[in-house]
Amino acid sequence: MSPITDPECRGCGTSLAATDVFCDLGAQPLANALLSADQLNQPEIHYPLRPLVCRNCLLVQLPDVPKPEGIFTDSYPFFSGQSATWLGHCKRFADQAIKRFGLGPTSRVLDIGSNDGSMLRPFRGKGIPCLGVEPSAGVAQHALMEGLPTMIDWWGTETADRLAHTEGNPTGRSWKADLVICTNVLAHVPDLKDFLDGVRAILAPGGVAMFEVPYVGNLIREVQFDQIYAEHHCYFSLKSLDVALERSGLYAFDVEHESIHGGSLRVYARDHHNWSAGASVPWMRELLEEGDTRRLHDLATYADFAVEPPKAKRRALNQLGRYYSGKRVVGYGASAKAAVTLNYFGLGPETIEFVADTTPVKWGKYLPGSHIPIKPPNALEQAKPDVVVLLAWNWAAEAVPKIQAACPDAEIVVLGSECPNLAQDIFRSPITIADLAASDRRQ
Ligand code: JHZ
Repeated sequence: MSPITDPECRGCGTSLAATDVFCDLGAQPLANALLSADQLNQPEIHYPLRPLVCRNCLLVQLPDVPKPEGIFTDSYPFFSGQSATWLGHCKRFADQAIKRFGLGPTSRVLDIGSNDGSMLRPFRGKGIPCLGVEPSAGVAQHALMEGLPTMIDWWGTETADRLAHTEGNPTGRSWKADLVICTNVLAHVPDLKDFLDGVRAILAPGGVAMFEVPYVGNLIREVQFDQIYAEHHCYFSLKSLDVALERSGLYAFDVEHESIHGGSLRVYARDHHNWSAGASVPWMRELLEEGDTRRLHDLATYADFAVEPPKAKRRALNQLGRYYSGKRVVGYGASAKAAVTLNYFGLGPETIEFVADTTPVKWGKYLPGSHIPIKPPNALEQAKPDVVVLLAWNWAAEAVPKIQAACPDAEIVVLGSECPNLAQDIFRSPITIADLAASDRRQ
């Protein structure tokens, strides 16, 4: 797996300046490249986590990324359906989209990056024909086993073309979509232009595309440095996403802020040919100019971020040393974000004995770099830890009751991102977990 060097902005094509550094988390192995015991003594390829920001469209991005074939392998271990919060999010979106866009039994829904089929299920449940496209065969098999139609493939103009034409098309019919869904997929795409050109090409006349992306506004404000890993090539604002969409002839007509995954933007777009004059453009433009988004139009906002991850690291290590040394500490949630945090903080099994996780394929494996073992949740009951580090902080409302049930006497803390919506600074004093759960539930 050799890195591809792309000196041009993925969103607008402008040359990137090597000096426009967003932050530097050092070099880390792929966050989802979990290791088996016999791989622990083998070398791990490390990729620089040093995103740059484009001076033109302000898209934050990693310039050198591994080939996607090396990331989304057959054993890719992330199953989105592990979170009940996510499943609820998918159901709410499906109900809303069916109503808003008048979808019915003759409509077609395409979910790109469909993972284990969590987003397809609620559409199928309402009798709406749907299709997933997912390159990771292992997760896609779960959808297929449930009878959720899924193509194991990469998305781009070539796949769109195959789908739109009968030849070589697994459905055996020409296929165009009334709704294209792309949740948490754009960040993973090395060739954004080709991907978005493919989305535009597959839209039926009047069709709508929905893009949900982790929001760089939340990343900056809450120092969510753990969202940065080689799998995520881009970190979007509304402006940078809008520029990338326009470049492919897609026009955004609505935007919402969603609390999911630490804060996401949900943007709706149409092919420019189907643009009805006067729709929501002025409103979108206003939103692009106002409040929080205005800050994101200033290059200095991005340059200033670089000092924040080292501060978070100092606070977290101080917190571990002062409050928790000599205690039995374990982790919860062997997420990609967990891998980034543990590697950036330089923590291993000497500090965090193991990480408990609900995903069966992760059990018995080790986190990349830190080599901390991953165990099933019942390991918490057996270990009776003093402290549980909540690494899946984005699922606090759902995860905390499970941890409390397994080890009621343990203190639950967060070492990862800063969440200013909490009542107190979680890095300086032990977290009031009720606050975290409440803030998560409110969103
Ligand atoms: P979670 C993944 O990131 C990878 P990750 C990917 N790159 C991406 O973009 C985002 O998702 C969207 C477990 N868990 O969802 C399941 C529990 O153990 O934050 C997961 O292993 N108990 C595609 O990996 C992990 O925690 C629970 O109660 O950072 C959470 O990973 C719950 C709810 C989850 O995504």
